[in-house]
Amino acid sequence: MKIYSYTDLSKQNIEDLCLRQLSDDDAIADRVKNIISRVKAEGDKALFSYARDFDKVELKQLYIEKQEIEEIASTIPEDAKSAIDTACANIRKFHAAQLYKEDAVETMPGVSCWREARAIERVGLYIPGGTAVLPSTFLMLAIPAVLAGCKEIVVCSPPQKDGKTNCYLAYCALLLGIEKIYMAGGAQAIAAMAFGTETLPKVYKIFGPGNRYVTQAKQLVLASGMTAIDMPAGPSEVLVFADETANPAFVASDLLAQAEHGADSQAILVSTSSELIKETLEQVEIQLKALPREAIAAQAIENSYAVLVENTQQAMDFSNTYAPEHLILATDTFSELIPMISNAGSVFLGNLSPESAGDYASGTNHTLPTSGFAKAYSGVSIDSFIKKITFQHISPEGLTAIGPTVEILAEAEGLQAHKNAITIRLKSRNGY
Ligand code: HSO
Ligand code: ZN
Repeated sequence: MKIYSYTDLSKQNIEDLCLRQLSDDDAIADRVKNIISRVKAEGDKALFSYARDFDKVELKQLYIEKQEIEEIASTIPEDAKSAIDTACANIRKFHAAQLYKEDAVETMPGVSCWREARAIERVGLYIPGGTAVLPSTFLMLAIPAVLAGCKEIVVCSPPQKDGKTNCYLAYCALLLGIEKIYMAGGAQAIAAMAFGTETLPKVYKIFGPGNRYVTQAKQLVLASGMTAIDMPAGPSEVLVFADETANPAFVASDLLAQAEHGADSQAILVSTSSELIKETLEQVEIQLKALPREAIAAQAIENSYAVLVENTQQAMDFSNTYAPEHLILATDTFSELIPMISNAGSVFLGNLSPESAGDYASGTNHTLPTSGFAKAYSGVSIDSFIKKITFQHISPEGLTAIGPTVEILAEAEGLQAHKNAITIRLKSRNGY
């Protein structure tokens, strides 16, 4: 892990350090385009064939249903079951508070305007499978979808070797009232949700993380105008700001929790203390050796770096330029830093709030903007599953009040029919 000194860095150096390489591999794009066209043309047949080729499984049917979900779920270990129950309750509680009704606004006497939320009727959730089992992602996506009131929630996850899903995902489905899980993974699952097949319904918006194929497929179906997506996705990342009040072993554990996600993950350390940086990097080496995913984490650490800053202003300037998916403020004086944050996906305050808590169970969503998109995007929430429709009602009094304004503006724009739509009503009222 390289160490930079903030004061030695030019503006360009800082921008270069903050740049994340977005996957633009032409070979991947071509393969994904082929997969999408085949799913579009052949539907279910293509999904069976890709399950054979990529997942090495001969599927009898493309989904598992309630009874089977219940059977698989019943094999979950008791401690995992109650951990999922607790996480689910917290995530539900946090997201339920995001459901609210807006008041109507009387912009002029008799002119009343308001917004009402409506759920996106059909949504698709992609839950990665394979080596990494991600029941937490199932909870993070399905809980807000259910709370928002989405009528059709299509869940896709790659099949295991037995053509089924694991007990953790099955238990989440049971808990959330999801009665079907489609056994489709990768780009083919995204294509199926975007275009629909004989058995898998087409959806209006696709959510969920995935590998480079999944990410590429989401971008392509979005560009084709077929469906919306939650957000552009890149490798996961964390930026930890730590000062002398931080514990180097804690900080190292946070950097490694991020690093074990993937070789392309980034774990950035920013500190006002060179001693803290030194001790943290020593701790990273020690803790890394004990990790089952050491090889992956070691590569991610290799791609990461530390920045020594002179003060908290420099630290927060750097963090805002980087716009991290996760920002950990490992300091006792985090309160002073909160107003200085302008770009971050999710923030963890103090020395006892690790990212892992938010990844699994505290209640906040872990589907967050990566690759600097935190400058313009929010993480997944209830808002991601609803649209807001505006309404207005104009009374006779309101028409008199607003009419002349609209007539003059329509005239100025040379749009006579617009003006007439007001004039005709004003005249008819006068004629009563
Ligand atoms: N840190 C990941 C979420 C996750 N971590 C799932 C563990 N499981 C992206 O926010
Ligand atoms: Zn994580």
